[in-house]
Amino acid sequence: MDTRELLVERARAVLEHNWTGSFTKPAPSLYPHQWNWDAGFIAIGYARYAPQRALADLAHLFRGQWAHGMLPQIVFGDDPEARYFPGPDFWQTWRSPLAPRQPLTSGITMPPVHGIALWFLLQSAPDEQTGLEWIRPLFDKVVAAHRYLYQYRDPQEEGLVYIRHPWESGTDNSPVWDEPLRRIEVDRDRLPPYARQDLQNPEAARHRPTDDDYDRYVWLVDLFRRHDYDDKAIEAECPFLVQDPLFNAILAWANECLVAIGGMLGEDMRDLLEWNELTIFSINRQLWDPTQGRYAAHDLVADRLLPTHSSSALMPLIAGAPDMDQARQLLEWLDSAAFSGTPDEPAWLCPTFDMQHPDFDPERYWRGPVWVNMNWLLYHGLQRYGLGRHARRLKYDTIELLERFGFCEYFDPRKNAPVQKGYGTDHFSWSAALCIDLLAM
Ligand code: 9WN
Repeated sequence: MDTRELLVERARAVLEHNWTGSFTKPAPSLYPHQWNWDAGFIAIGYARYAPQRALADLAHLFRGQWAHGMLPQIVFGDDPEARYFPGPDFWQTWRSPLAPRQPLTSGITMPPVHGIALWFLLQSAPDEQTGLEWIRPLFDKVVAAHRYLYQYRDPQEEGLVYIRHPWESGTDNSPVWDEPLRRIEVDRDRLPPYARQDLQNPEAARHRPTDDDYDRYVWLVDLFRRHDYDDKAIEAECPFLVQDPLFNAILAWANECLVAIGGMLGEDMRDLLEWNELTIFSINRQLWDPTQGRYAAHDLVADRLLPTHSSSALMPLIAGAPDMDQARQLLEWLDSAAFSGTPDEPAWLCPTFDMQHPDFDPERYWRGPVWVNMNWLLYHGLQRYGLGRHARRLKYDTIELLERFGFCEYFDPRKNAPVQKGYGTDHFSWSAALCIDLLAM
């Protein structure tokens, strides 16, 4: 068996270990329930060798879908030993008539990668007919999740969806969120009491968000539950409403995948086509920062572009949003010291945050480290623009990181870091799943 085959074997073993019998956990103990975008990335890995497992996993996730279409960030399993904060008792989603009674879920959503996952499942089928049969039961549910986003998260009807919590971005602790989060003044005496469960590992305090960040995360959840998860009431009061280029680019790519699938299924795709046209238009009109030559997040509360940019600012490439000139500017930024390092400070592609920025932190999650899902997305964005050389470098850096350091959650982007290793949890499912997919390409 050669080293690549061995890596695939090890990756499959990670997924097997994290499979509970009804869903795949993102990691054995840090994340003991089912997560929304994780399930999409995991399905893309399973599609390569166990499509029925992918379908079962996604079916479990969609059992948590709310009546108005929202696909929750977490679908809780029923293992009494599973320790995670915030759990169902903290979310109290039973306050909303729209939330399922079983399984219990959190009360926010995440980037809608599932249309993309359906597309990859279809591609992996032995023939189109079989593939369409596999994904047909999920198709309407994924469309309903997009409909929710356009109906409830796009107040200006401009095709751009907002997030109302950093956990909805998936890139939770990104420095981009610092500015809108500062708007929240936490009065500790009025904050519901809580105990973090994510600091068990001795290094976690250095790698995970700070307690101040958690106070703000909890403050937002408290606001949502006080409003019984009513979207409009929350929107009227929430100090954190942000249109993220990553979330909207994923939405657009997923729209495109759904339109293609819907065409094969003979479905009427006019709504999705219209939404998507508007989304692509607005990504360029609203989220392009011409002074910087890249995309930015738009703060809906302050009505301005946020001044800090993460690698999410490159992601509209996955949706084909930038024109050739915009794509050239994004590529220049990717090639610069911000992401590609310097001869003295070489970098693994792709840091999640600008290495030259004072807020860059090579060890703290989403403030600099390399994440496999972001590399996988960017790989596809670069391929879409015919940037094969860059895409290949991204792919080989990802594989080398996984070979050297294992299926960690995230990796130090500095090639000459004093201690070379991965961070966060190990046995991380999407690192394994997307490795399987990258090696199969
Ligand atoms: C909160 C599960 C999730 C990922 C997120 C990642 C991390 C959770 C946490 O783990 O977030 O959702 O507790 O930190 O940031 O992207 O989906 O893997």
